[in-house]
Amino acid sequence: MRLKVATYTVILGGIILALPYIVNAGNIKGNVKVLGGKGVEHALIYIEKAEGRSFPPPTKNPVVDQIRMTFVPHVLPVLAGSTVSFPNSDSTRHNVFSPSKTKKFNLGTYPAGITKKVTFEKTGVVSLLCNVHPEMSAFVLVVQNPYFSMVDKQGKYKISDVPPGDYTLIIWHPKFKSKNSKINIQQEGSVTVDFFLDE
Ligand SMILES: [Cu+2]
Repeated sequence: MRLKVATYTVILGGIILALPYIVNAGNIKGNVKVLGGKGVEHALIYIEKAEGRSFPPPTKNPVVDQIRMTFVPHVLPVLAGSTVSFPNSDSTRHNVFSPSKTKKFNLGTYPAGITKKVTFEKTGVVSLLCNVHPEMSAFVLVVQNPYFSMVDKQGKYKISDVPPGDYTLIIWHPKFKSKNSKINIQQEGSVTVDFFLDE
């Protein structure tokens, strides 16, 4: 395995320096389309497993808010071990529960200004529901590694600084069947993977 050396420039006290560094990560990017053309921003792209590595959960809790009778965001990807905060920002009372195998819980019904928390240890899909408002739904996607990205409204995504290796890249969407693609990440550069979700 040969490491490539690149340079970056910094300006220090008015002097321009070219410093060598080892490039040892690649990027994944691409375009996503969904059948019917709407809701592409609810797609999550993630690497299924980065073998032999473990990743500490974030020190700052990811958040699923309840605001205007909606869970925000609709899809929240988190690293396994993360604790998610569930504030209630509405004037009405909400309840948050999940019947999912990955993490079954029920936070009960609680008013505005209260924040409850859940820790997600296992990887997988966790559907969120509110038993006061049956139209409310959302998803927490618990993943093994930090190499994930939500797709934006234009259908674009980018995952940066992925260590070299062979991986399975997965796309998940609440309304479509998941797809995957085998990828190889080199020590630098980008891999482009496009997806079309149609069933
Ligand atoms: Cu509710």
